[in-house]
Amino acid sequence: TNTAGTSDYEQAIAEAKAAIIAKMTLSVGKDPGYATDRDWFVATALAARDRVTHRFLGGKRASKADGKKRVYYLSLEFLIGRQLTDVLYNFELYDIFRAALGDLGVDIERVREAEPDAALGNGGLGRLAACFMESMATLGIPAYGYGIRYDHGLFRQVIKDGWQQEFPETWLENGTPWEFLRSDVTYDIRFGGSVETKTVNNVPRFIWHPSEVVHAVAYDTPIVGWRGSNVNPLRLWSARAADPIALSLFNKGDHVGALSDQARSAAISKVLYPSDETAAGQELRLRQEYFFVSASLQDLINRHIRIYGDLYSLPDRAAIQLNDTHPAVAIAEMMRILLDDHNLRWDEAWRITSSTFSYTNHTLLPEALETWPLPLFERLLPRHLQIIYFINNLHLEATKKNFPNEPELLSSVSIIDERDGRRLRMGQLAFIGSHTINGVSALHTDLMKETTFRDLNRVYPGRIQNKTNGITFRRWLQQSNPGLTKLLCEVCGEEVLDKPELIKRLEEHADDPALQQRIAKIKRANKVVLCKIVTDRLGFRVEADSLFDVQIKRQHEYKRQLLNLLETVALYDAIRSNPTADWAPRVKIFAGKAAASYVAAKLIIKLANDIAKTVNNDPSVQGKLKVVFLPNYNVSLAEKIIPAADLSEQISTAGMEASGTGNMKLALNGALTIGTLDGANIEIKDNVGDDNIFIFGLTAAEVEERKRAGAPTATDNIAASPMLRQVLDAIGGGVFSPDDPNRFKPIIDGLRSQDRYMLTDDFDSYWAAQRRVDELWNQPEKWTRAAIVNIANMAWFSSDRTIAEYAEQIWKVPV
Ligand code: DL6
Repeated sequence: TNTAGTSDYEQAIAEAKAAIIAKMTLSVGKDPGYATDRDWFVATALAARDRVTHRFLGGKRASKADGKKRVYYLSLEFLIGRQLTDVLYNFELYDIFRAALGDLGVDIERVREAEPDAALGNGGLGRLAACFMESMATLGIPAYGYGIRYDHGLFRQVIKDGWQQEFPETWLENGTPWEFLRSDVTYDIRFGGSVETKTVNNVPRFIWHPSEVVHAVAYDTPIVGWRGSNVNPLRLWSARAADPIALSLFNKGDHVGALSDQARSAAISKVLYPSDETAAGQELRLRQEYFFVSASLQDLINRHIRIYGDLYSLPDRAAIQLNDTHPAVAIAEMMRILLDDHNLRWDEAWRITSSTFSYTNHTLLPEALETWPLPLFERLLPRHLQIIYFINNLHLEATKKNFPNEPELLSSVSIIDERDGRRLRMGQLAFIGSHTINGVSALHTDLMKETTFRDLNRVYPGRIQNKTNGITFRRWLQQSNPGLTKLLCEVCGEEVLDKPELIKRLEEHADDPALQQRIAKIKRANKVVLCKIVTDRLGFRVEADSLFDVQIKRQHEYKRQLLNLLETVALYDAIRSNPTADWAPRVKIFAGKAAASYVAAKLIIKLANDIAKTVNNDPSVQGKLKVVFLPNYNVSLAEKIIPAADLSEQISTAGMEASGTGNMKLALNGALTIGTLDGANIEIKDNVGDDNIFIFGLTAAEVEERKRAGAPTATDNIAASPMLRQVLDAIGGGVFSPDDPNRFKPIIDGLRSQDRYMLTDDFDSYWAAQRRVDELWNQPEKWTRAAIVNIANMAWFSSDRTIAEYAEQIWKVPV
């Protein structure tokens, strides 16, 4: 209590209230009596942002003064989601602002919901970047995130008659209160043209004459670490035409033509991941990549020179992490800047470049490894292609010298792929130009060494490290599951919020019926919230006492949503034939978007919806089985589904999911995993123990072996499984699509012939694992015990651990 007789808490509420009202009046320009939820969101966000800004600027000043090494995280995606709760929670202002809004007659939940998701990413890779930004701020690592400020993030998914439709997402329609426009931080980004060679003092010099210049304008969003410890910028670039309008054309009456350059330039930051199906789409993607890389490097080099005077010390003061190959052209751009703009010698420039960069690989799927046709790359970036040729020549010469008897090695480690039209392999470039390359789970890293990067790993031994992914517990436990967090604080002590390893203490109470009941109650309350979402969005009810069986992720054939659907149909048949058996009542919950051009994945979404329609309208399975496809999966929906899940489906073909991070979020929230020995599932199993996870299916080695042997074939597998045969016949025969009986024939034909993702190999084992799930569900104490053991053993998956490992072992920055 202070001298005025009010407690500090009351005073803080009064100040927050005054700040919100001031913002509502002076910044939003509205009388609070007429304010909409969105107005309240903006006013609240601006009031919160003021607190952040002081810390933000203070932190920048301090790290500049300390001469600390900075981390630059280059990523084409940052899947941030909503920020209000993150900021308030990490600043420990959430309760105060909730009370302040409450006093003003406003429900903070409604204010929260008025914030659009910043969906500047597709899935795991982009969300990982967001978690890493938060963890870097939490650990006090001075870091910049660099990316693109897309006007339109990942599309909005609407399900119409069971089909996915895509609509533009409009998060910036009304601006965002979180960012600061830095129009003084603008760089020229050049494209096209030609390269002139001159000899100056007997030294060849290369002068690039670009044919096009676009401006990159910076927008900074502060990223707040836990307990407001530190605030780092996420700097996103927006594209502008160098000339806003061609005035001479305009004056001649060509009003549209006068704006065409502006449109062409602005297109670069218009949309996340434009379709790369067409030549035009591909070119735009490459333009996006170079655009943000060039702006980011110019920016960080400017900063370095401003503070340290020259570039020789760059590797001691800067670590640049390439998040996948999308920013890999940075290797060539850094060389260009050092050679052409700063006149460094090649060997000096290469030393600086290759000791500053490191690269994370996120996939080994051949079709996802980025390559560019040489003619396209040359047309857009002629000088960079020269530099890449030079890098490649030196690299191949050295390889030839070190492996004189293996000429075939050269084609596999070359940056240029000569096989299918000449293409640039960005993974090779990123590998050669980086001091460290990492995979994102133990299995994935082993596979990198054995498959895609096997030969490069021989040429540059010791460069590959593993850094198993992680998730920020602030968002994925503390904010999304306050009930569980409160219990953890009680049982494990408040310090658990800072030291996740203390969650382990929960395990001591795993057999305590009172604790089990409390955990079950928390889960049920979260499920009730999700039930309401289902009713609101889909118009039917699901029962909170059912087992919530959840598969939420991008729709991709390797993730095998289809395997889950096959099992759903088998279960549907089995319940109908034996209605009195001890089935665990289930709600199968699906959510996820398919790329707009991915026809097969979109057909699987339709199948999920058609199965849902049949099952949910069949009275004979009422109370035993429901199927739900929740549209428009995004971070905010994940925050609601994850705390409510009982079973987490992680069923990719072994060897194909690099890590997975949804698997970590779900287990941390007490869902048991049913999964293959793939990605980080293996490490989850190692942590929670074999008895607390349902593992099934072929291992990665077995998958490879079967592919090599070509046996058993899908035909063999189907012949050996009467249940699978029945399911395929039903789907292929139109049981779920009476309006178009052949609709799903392509899916079933694909399984019967090629079955690239080996669903028929794993089906029986998956079915058996699901029956083990039923059995455990029917023993609620044992189920809850297993859930407790899962929660208690997830501390290692905190992204603070992952980032600490990057910092110590790759970036060499203190934590
Ligand atoms: O590392 C983050 C995330 C992994 O958890 C997923 O397993 C993996 O599929 C995903 N990779 C990509 C690759 N995209 N590209 N290129 O999104 O990364």
